[in-house]
Amino acid sequence: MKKFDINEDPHRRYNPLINEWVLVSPHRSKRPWQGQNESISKEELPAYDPTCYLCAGNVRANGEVNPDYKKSFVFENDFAALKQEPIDFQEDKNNLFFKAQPERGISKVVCFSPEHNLTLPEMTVDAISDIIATWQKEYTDLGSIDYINHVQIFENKGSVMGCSNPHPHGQIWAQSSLPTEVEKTQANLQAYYKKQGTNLLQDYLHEELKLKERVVVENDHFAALVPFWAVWPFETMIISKRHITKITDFTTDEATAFASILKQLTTRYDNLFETSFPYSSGVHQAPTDGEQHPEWQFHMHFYPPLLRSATVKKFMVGYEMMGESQRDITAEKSAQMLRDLSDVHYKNK
Ligand code: H2U
Repeated sequence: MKKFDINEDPHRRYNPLINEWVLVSPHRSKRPWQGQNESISKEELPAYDPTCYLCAGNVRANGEVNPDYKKSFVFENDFAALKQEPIDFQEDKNNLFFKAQPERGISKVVCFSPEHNLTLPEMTVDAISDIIATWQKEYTDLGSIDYINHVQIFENKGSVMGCSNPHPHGQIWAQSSLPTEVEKTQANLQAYYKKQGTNLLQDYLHEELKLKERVVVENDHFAALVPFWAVWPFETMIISKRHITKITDFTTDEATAFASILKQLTTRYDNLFETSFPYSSGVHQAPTDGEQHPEWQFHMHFYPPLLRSATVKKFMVGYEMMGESQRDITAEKSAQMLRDLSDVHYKNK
């Protein structure tokens, strides 16, 4: 019988963070593509767009005027997904099929820079550090509101990801419940902590740093890697080396190192297909429920949809919807491709 070769044979990999499997089909990565191609805009954006609702000094959809901001700028989303007002509600515990519960929260938009055409990889480490300081402040301020138990910091980049505006920005949704992905992750982190007495992501990172085959880039305080169980072709995670449960635990050096690795990783992403690389990214960290959370380890996920060029996107359809996630190119191959790229942005070469 043929001996299992992880680089050639179809196999499943386990994701201990969410207790799910992904089907990997390495032999399939050379299949021809005759499907949809995304249109990539080659249009050079201006540094200021008078029609952009996020540019400094411009009027937003609700009539408010943005200040003449110079670094990052935060405002409450004018079309917020969550509302702050408390709602009177009695749960009907006997209702098996029509469960619903009110959800309170606050949604904010974080403009990363007043410059309309500047994305993370093209910003200075100083400018990215300012965004990190903003995330820290929001995590503290929102997290200290008594009914807010979770603060989700995220970025949706590129029209392929449904982002409505190229102006560099992210969002923060803070709410009373743990959202599903976080709840699943927390349950698995807690179970591991209880069983092993150690932190799952610290132990995992320790092993990855010994092997190095999935590490894309690292510095003294963080490593960016393609997780063994990655689903998206060029999915990565940035994990803190020290046991840090939340963004406000960073030392000054760690904050700078995080800004630096964000720049290095996103630069490699842009260099991969010489395009402004689309992705959804988000920080996963301890909830703000007032409890100690030693099971958490600060990390950031990047889920980019592009597969083999600037225009070919991976679709999560068919088997993925009905069965489980599937990928062709292995995590090791993706990591090697990203690792072999330059830290210098292609536009500056
Ligand atoms: P996305 O393109 O990633 O969806 O982010 C834009 C957000 O900005 C979106 O959530 C908000 C939208 O509700 N927005 C405002 O709050 N005010 C505006 O004037 C336009 C857009």
